[in-house]
Amino acid sequence: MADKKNLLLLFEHPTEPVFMDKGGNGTLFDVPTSYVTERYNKMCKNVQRRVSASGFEKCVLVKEIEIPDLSCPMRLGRSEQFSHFLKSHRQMASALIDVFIKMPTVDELQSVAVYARDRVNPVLFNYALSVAMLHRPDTKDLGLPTFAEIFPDHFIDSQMIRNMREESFVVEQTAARLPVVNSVKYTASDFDVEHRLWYFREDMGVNLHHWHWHLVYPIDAPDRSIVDKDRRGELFYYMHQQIVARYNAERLSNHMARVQPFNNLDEPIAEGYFPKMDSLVASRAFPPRFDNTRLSDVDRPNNQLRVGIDDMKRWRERIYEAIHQGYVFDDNNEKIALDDVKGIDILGNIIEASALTPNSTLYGDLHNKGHMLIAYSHDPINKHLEYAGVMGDSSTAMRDPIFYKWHAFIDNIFQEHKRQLTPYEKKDLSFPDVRVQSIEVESQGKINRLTTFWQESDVDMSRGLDFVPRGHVLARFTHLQHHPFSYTITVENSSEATRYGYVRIFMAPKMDDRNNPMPLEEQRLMMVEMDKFVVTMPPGSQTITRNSTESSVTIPFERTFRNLDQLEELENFMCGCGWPQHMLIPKGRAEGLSFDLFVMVSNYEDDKVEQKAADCGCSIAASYCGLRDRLYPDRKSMGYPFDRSIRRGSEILDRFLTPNMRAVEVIITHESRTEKLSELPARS
Ligand code: CUO
Repeated sequence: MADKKNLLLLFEHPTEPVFMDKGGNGTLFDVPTSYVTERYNKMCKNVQRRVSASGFEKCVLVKEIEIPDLSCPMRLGRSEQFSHFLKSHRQMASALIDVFIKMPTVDELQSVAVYARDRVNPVLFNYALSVAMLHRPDTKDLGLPTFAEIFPDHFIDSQMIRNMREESFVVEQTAARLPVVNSVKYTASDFDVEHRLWYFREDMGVNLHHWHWHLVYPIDAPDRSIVDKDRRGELFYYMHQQIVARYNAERLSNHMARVQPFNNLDEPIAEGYFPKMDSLVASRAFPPRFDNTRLSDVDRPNNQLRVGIDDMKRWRERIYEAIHQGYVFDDNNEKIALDDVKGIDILGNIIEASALTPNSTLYGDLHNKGHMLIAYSHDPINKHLEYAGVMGDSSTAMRDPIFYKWHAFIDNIFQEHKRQLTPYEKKDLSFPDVRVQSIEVESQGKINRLTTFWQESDVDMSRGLDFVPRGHVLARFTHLQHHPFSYTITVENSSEATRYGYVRIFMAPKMDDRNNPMPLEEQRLMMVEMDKFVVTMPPGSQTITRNSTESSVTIPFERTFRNLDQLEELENFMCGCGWPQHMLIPKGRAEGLSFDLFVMVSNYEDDKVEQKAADCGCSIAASYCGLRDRLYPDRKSMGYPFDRSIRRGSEILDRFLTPNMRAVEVIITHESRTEKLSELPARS
């Protein structure tokens, strides 16, 4: 029987033929001759003999089976650009996912994947095999390589790829190879004000999180259960709302106003973006967008994409109308109420729009098509045969300043629904007998003061570099980092019984961009979730401590900047979804930037969700990513207690607090120094 871990090797060196050696130590797939593409059919065995002469560790026998029809996924050319925001591409991916999912055994999955690998588009292959492996009971425990390791071209400057190729080709001894530096600030000069946010938009971990989230929550799939995950639409809203909130905190840190929603689709997009990346699969540059580009109707028959600005406006108006009326119409013209509990989830599916939308004719495909209208704004009718810009791909979209304007526009629609709901009253927020007596954070011996700085980390990108000699080659990134910190929360339970609390921690800037105190109605939209966890509270007073590295929002640093040698130890794919730990807190300012840290202890008996037992130890980063195969672990609306308008009389945070809440001022200071994690000098 096939060792399922060999499937992971099929992700590596995505554009090389499948019979070339894989894995750090050299593994060969013994491919049936009928599986080899025509070009290499006669020479495949010779090539393998040549490769094996330099020593290889193992040979994986691939069983010859009758291959199902792959004509649908093969319609996308090998060197075209795949986008899951495009319906036609999703249909092709769905067909391939279906084939992979239906293979009865790992042996047969391996066979069909080996056959498909050299025939379908490499990014489509990666997407479909990842989704299938994530959802097959016999493969879902495997830790897949991250997308950045396999497609480094989606994450780094093309000059850097060229330098890594040279390093691999010229320096034979892996140990003698030096890290290749991803220069900071390479996409624009200081003339571009937006470029102050380079470290957020172009961060590898941030982009990987976004790619991973969309993989865990596909828009479309052959089997509805793959799409229909618990509160999927609501999580689409919440995860993206949090991205915009986090981005706004970073903007404030850089003396910039909050992001303006892209409300007027007729207006030019002031911000251009020049990615300076080449797609290795397409062998083309990711196209730039010039400053002040206007959207135009897109008509690209090759992508089966036709969408007009008018369509977008019509869908938006219909969605607003539904929000104000309090219901939507499904395909059968039946009303579905947009109530307090399910309304946001239904709207999430409508606005995104996922396959769960109740009525795609009436409400359209607003968010996905918006991505593509922007992504093709440089060549809307395919006149120049250009591919989509970075907005067309979930692994690159967050690099572009328009992403945040687009998602601020999308979020405004969700917020309009939230504004229709009755604000939480004190009784909805209180936890009788429980009082938070004090909170503080401690880092490096300092109380309520946090520090950010720059750090350099290395990532091995060798498995994504094709047609070069094997062996590690490191990319060196500069990224934001902070000193770890811990919360200390003192809680009093004045009842006679043990109580269970759900501790909810948020943080938001204290002042707005004009340095005025923020009304809570504004500040609530900037509240960034930091952590959420359960505590047991026996009668009396007790002190709870919690480390920043335990956050329910983040995945550990090592999952972003990890060593490939640890790959085997990373068991679970879903665990890859999560906000990167190094971006947990926003960058401070040299003189310090003031935040409100908010802690609430709610009654866990009201919040808990009855779950089936976990089948894996993967429970990290549930706040933005949910739990695999289980329900979202909180009965309250996502973002509670800040997801609705603020009740009358509590216009500032202090007046909002009930005894089971507390807030404290925390100052974040940024030190403009770069910490080096490795002694290894960089390639000059
Ligand atoms: Cu994640 Cu617009 O959905 O990018």
